[in-house]
Amino acid sequence: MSKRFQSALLAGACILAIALFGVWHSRAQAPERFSQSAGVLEQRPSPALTATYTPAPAFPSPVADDDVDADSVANDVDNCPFVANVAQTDADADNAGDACDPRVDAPVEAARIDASTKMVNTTAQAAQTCYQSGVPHTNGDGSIRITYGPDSFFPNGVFWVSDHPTDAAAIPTLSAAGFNTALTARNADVSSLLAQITDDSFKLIINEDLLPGNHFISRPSTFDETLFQRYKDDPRVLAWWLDDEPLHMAVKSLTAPEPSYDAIAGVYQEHRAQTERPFFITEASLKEVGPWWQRFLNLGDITSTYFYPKTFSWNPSWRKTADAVRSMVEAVNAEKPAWFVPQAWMGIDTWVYPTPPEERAQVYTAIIHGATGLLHFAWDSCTLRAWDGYVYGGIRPDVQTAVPDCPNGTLIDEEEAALGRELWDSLDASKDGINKEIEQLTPVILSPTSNQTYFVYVDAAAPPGAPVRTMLKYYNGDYYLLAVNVDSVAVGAKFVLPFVIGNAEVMFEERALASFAGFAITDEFSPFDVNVYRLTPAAG
Ligand SMILES: [Ca+2]
Ligand SMILES: [Ca+2]
Ligand SMILES: [Ca+2]
Repeated sequence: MSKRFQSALLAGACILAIALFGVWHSRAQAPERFSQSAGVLEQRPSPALTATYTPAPAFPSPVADDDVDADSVANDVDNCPFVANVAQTDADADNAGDACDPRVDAPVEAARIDASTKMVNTTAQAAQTCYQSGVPHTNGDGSIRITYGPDSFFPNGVFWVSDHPTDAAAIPTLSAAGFNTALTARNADVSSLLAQITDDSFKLIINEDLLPGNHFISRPSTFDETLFQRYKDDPRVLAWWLDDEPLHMAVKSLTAPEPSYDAIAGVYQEHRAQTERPFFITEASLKEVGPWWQRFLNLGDITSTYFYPKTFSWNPSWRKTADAVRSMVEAVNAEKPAWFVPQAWMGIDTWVYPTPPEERAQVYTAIIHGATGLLHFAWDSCTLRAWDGYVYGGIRPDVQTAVPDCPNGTLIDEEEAALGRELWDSLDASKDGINKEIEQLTPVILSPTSNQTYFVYVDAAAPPGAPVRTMLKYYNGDYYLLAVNVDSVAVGAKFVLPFVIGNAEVMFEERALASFAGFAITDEFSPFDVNVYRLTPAAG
């Protein structure tokens, strides 16, 4: 504990020493909370300021060589991609060349990989390599873990359960749907929410909302010391949430961010040694802001950020979501648990609910780029509906046009409410939703990323850059390739693995993967498609 505290202090001191302050302003009239989505923040450093955002070199760069073994046969059609074999002989015709085939059988009619179509190597951007030396996460008590173990915990929760009468069964409802975490609403009666927890696998994050009013930084800290002392060691409490977007709001108010930073840092340092539970804030995705953004993301034991793609910046693609998560993980050098806030709400104008496939893509995009926890925004409560006038509907199984007995709560129409219910159902583990997948994949996600080289190819006609993002994990004898199409355009992909594939299974789908042979699998990705492959190496 003290070591962690000292380390945090040291890191804070180092950052303080180098941090420089600029003046930022917004040039858009967009509602405050979401303005970063349109990239409207503009940095205006004075001439003396030279600090720019320079992400820590946390991740090894994936090899993007198109012919890694230099035998003049491109990786995607090489029957031994990692062994030079110009002749390409393959006695048993299983697409693993003789020079590297661990098992030479009688000639078989292997599923042939079509080598006639030239594909584009996108490995450099597509293969995510963070966490090769361990995945920072927590156990159920919030203590930091690097290595997956029986007590490892992947928080999959929602924002803002309250003590409003309509939330009287919120936690049993969430738990039955496969969620395991909830962040309390501002000023909610924590004791009544804790009383709803009957299963010790469900955890509460307590919202201290240090800078109230969302967010007037000139106000003094309102950290609830009584609340903290009462529950600081409660096993049902996972973490303490100190604030929402303190930097974002400081920037928007054209005020120096120091007061909010110092207020939060002061509370953190004062209480850090009193509990094993971690402290954290959620900050907007603002890497353009530079060093201050890095400082805020490093403020606490966990980092967390959000990015809402289906607001006015919807293009549509999940690439910005990928960038938001990756930038967060880089900002903390992949050394802290990194939680992401997926969009699960609708609001004004074009701010609409993600569709179920988009939601699944959003969740996997976040995980592939380094998220080690998910806090969906948000549970459909009176707190949400009466909050700010921009967010209208969240998720719950019974989203209604109006929350009963909710003064000033905004209304949605029945069609919109149905979309909220549909989105909930797509997450509901009891309906084979995304939460069930996350629960099953938790040991995989929290196991180290493979440090072996592999390649990601896409159709030459695919959108430029890397439309398919991947992460290769190794757990319990199998490899797991998580892959997501971050665009709204269908794309074919080929993955060249570092081993001869003995068996390939598409998880969570009722289909066999016919096209795998030798080192490669090919598959089609519909818009925002997610494919999770369990790959068993061929026995030697
Ligand atoms: Ca080659
Ligand atoms: Ca070769
Ligand atoms: Ca062979």
